[in-house]
Amino acid sequence: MEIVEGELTGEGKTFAMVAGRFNDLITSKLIDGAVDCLIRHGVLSKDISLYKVPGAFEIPLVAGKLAEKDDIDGVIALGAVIRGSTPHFDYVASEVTKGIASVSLNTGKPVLFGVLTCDTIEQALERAGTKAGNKGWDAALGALEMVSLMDKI
Ligand code: INI
Repeated sequence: MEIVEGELTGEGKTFAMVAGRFNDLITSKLIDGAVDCLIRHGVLSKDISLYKVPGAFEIPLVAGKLAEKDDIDGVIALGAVIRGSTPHFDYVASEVTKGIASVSLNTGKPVLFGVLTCDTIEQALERAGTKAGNKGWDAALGALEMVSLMDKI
């Protein structure tokens, strides 16, 4: 049986991050986590770019444009959608989730989902570098693995 897996190494690879400015207290920590992960796995700082958008709703459009570029190997989407007391949450969370999935499938490029969808700001903080780890770091690790796996197919 042939088992094919991606390596967790990013030497010579290029990554673009797309991050929402909405809930910047959280998303800035997700960005820090993603960059830390990429650098610690051999990606050069010059090969990492960051595109900021107003909120999570805008992430798929920019992620799609970036995924179409030949000089970008993987895209990491970072955002924080927090329920609070508005029904806006459900629309934004649903659109960003569907949008990122379709961008990845339509472009054939890994577009990793590092968008938190939480009920409270406390839950989001827990996932942005405190007791539940850093989901930006996790998304970057997934991007490294997927870029490597795509190379092997
Ligand atoms: N954008 C977020 O990234 N997180 C949220 O929690 C959020 N909420 O709850 O409203 C949010 N809204 C803004 C949205 O992403 C768009 O930027 C805005 O609607 C303009 O299109």
